[in-house]
Amino acid sequence: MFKKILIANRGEIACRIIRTAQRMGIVTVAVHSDADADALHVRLADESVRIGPAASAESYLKIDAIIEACRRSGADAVHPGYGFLSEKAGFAEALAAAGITFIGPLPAAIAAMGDKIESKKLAHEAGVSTVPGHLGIIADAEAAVGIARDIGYPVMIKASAGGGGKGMRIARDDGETREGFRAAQSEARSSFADDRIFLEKYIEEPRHIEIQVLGDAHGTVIHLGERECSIQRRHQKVVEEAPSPFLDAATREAMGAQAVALAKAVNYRSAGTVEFIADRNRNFYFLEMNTRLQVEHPVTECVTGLDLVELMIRVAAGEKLTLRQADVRLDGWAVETRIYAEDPVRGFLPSTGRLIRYREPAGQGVRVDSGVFEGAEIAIYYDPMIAKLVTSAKTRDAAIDLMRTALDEFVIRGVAHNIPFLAAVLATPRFRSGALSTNFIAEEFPAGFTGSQLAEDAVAPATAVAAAVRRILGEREASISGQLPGHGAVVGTDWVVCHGSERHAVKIIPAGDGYEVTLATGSHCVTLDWQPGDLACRARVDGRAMVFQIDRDGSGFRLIHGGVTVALQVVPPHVAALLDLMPVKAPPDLSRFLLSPMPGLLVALAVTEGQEVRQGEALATIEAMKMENVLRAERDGTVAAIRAKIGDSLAVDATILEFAVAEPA
Ligand code: MV4
Repeated sequence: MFKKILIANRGEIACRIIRTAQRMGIVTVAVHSDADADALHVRLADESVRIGPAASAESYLKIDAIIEACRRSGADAVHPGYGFLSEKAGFAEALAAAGITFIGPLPAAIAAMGDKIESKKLAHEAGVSTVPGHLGIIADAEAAVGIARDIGYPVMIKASAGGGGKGMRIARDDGETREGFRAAQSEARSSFADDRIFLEKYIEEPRHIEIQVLGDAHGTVIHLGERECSIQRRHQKVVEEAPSPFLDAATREAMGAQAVALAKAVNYRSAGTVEFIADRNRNFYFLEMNTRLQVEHPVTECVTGLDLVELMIRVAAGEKLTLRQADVRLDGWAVETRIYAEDPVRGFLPSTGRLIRYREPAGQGVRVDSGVFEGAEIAIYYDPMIAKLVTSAKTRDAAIDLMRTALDEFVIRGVAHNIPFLAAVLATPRFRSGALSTNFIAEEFPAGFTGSQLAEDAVAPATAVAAAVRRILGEREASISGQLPGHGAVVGTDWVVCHGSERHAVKIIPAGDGYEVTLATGSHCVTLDWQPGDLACRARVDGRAMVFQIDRDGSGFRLIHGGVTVALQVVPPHVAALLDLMPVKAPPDLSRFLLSPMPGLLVALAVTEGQEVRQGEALATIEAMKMENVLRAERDGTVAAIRAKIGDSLAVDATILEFAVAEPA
């Protein structure tokens, strides 16, 4: 077994690998960029080595720097995690040349699966079901039209070197084929310096189902069942689960057998994933093989009880797999959500900043894989994923319920995050029913995500809990002031819950170990596990367990439940009467300014002073978290002044430009 493993990665996956290696008694070495000097993976590892500046291209992607770090630390093996160098055959080769073990497949297997045309040919030869299509080189757009007609519309045009949806087009007629071929080819040429294009039948409303495989260096390959990852947004997975609610035992077995056949055909020795798409009729087709540990591997670990990182390390060290296919049992259900630092109501723009509050949920069936801690900084340099939240239970319904509660408990302040969106996805009847497809998000949120309302059956509980919280605060204040002479300890029973201009009269009286709360719509029995200062409140309302986050906000509260934030004030009736007399302050009009929606670098300005712009026209480009974000005009107008210059490092809400005041018509 290895004595020392270097983890050529950062964030949650580096932490997750370090924990398993340490449990196995292996010394761990973290590598880090300047931006990560104080990161969690560096704190967890036994040793750490600086490998370069913040930019990935100068640190986590630098093969030489990582090999040098192995030399300096004396590591005998490297785990690459996912992303970065994990699927670069050249990295595996360079390590081998330096006498260091790559904890992953052989370079030839990585290379064979890195090319879509080659991997599809290999899969076909191995007896794997592939999408009907054409794998020859297509000379030009006219040749593409001929091939598309042979296949039958609709077709999909794909770049052999493609990935993440780049160089991919759907065509439903000859015109779209001509146009799509040219677009895909030029995109492939500029993105991958490889313009080989192939065509296949377009599978409508597909589901993304992938098989986890595991091979050793002695010719054994097994599979660990499937994961379904159909809930994606622009090729970014959002929710994954195992098993798939779509597969029956026969389809699972057929898919598993084909995945194993493909892995055997490339002499696969590590953990890997064979991706398929499935159509409505459970026909399934090979898409690609990922020759790395995947982000969503924990759902497989939860239903199999296995540690995939441990197995990867053991097979890389030459151990034989003792686990046989018949030993692999799938037990229960696991769901994973990816918590990203991005603002779902601002078009999922990445958000950066300090995690001023960060508390992970915990408990039976709840697993959190993260690489951050309270006080940590979410920087612009890397992927904006904060954590993976995984829940598992006996049934799919129970795992979903546990996920919704865990999301309610997850406290993140200081950066925008997608928990409101995740909660909304999990709350849809369609997700619950399991009728998934890769179009799920586009179909369920056709206007993007605009935020949610508190569920109808949570309105009365939220009101009752707010009243009970106010009552507890009142009791606390009364017990303090009661110790001063002349201050009696009196807490009222009548309150008004103010929500915007709504007023809800509430009567609250202690009853048993909680309160009886009477609203206009009925009485509720409320018990709380909450004290002043707690961020989350576990409540029982008429016997129903519910979690609310509670932020004090001046004299009021913000209650968070189901991904929805509700601002409330709970005041005595005479104060409510006074509130009604106060003029409402109008918020300042910021619509005349283009503000930076996130901290980032201003890399382009598409307009000049005095220019007239139309709604939707590009104004400026901000680079943050490796992504370029184009800011567009929300309506027609004239640029009056430009307040920033290219190269400026902008804070959130920094003014980029100012529009002229519209002249009265
Ligand atoms: C497809 C397809 C439908 N038909 N191929 C997307 C990423 C790339 N790996 C392959 N992809 C697709 N290929 C045919 N013939 C639909 C997709 C697809 C998709 C696949 C898996 C997960 C999410 C997806 C989202 C959009 C499209």
